[in-house]
Amino acid sequence: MATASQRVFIESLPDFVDKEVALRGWVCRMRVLGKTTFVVLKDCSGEVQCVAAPESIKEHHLKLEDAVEIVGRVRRDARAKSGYELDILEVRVLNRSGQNLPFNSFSNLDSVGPETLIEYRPLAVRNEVIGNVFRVQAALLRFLREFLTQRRFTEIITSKLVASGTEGGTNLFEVKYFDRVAYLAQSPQFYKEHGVAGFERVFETGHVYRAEPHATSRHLTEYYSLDLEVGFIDGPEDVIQLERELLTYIFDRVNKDCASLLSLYRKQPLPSMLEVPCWEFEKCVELLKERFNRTDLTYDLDPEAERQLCQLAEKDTGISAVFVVGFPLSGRPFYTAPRGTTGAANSFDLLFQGVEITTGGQRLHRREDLEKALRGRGIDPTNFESHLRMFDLGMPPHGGFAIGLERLTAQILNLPNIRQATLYPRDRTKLTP
Ligand code: AMO
Repeated sequence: MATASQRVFIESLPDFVDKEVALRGWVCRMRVLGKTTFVVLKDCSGEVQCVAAPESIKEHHLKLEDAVEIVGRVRRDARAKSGYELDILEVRVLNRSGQNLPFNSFSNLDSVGPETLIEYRPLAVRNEVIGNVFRVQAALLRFLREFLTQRRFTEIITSKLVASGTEGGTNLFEVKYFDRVAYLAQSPQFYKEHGVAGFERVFETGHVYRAEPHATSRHLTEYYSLDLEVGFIDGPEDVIQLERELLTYIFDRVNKDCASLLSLYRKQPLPSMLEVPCWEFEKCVELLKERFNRTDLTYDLDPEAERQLCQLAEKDTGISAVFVVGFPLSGRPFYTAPRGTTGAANSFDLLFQGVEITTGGQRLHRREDLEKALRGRGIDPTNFESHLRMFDLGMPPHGGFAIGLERLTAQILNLPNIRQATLYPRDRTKLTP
């Protein structure tokens, strides 16, 4: 009978050679070969093979995905992948897995349908390949925070229950809020602009909500928005340069820290974004006409045009990415600053590997300009008084952008559908799990 041993992580077994330890984890593979049973155990730090005589553990009826504690003695073994094995002294089943699971998390899941992988999310992410999507996603978030904190940005947390939309359009979710109607925030746009008046540089990461009626491979009704806003800028080019530097930092850190996770999904490391070009919208429309015979685009780009522009940029620079600046002002939200007097907006999109991952730009920072823009859209500015008031507080010229985290993750890992980069995707039909 083993003495009560302290639980250690599998990764630290080299420190316990010839000692008795307790491991906790899931049974991920099992083989019974004549006189020996092999049980491969996995915890959050790694995997190790544990061995026992079949009779000594038969009574436990171990099976794949069971959560167990195994007490045993650590042995160096040159034949083992990790260099170590555990001789089993005692097994304790912490919880048995179900009898009819639709897949085994330690097998190749290529043939398991995407819906099943979502219905059984924890089992799917126990799989190394699928789990890595969300490990990379967490790393993106970590490195974003790291960079922005170094650049004097203050992280803010703002309300997702709001009285009005910020982005225009009709895709607002209504919430019954006692005796009136509230909405779920489409973006922290107003609050991050207020943040500039208080802190000069702010960022926020959090869920935002869009009542997108169409199921597409790039739209969710709830997505995680990486927002920032910066004061005292000269124009959108300052913000574009900031995004080049931010993404280059994040990609470089991911290349270094997550090299093995990344290699399962892409052949090349993530590129430096410092040389990503910035093209005027007008020029893009001409290029698309000239090179792809696209005569149907005037006010905006469509997904096909985004792919085509990335192709052209890749030919020029070797990187499948391009900033497009100067979209028609009429198609952009009321807070957008104009680009000169030609009807263009000082706002931009970043297209990355064929998909828009960012929108940003310079904002109007004077109350009278905002009021004029609202009136121009047939909106009474008094409806926005609680927002407009902040522009009387010495609001500096400012701008910012928002990156959709799931889209960024999907593009980095070459995933064809945004749902594969979302733990619990929400769309028109999906509210569980
Ligand atoms: P926009 O509405 O373009 O801009 O959104 C910014 C980025 O968010 C992501 N995104 C989405 N991701 C998943 N599902 C959706 N339904 C969805 N909609 C948008 C995209 C997009 O590029 N306030 C501005 C940002 C700013 O100007 O700072 C805004 O929200 O990656």
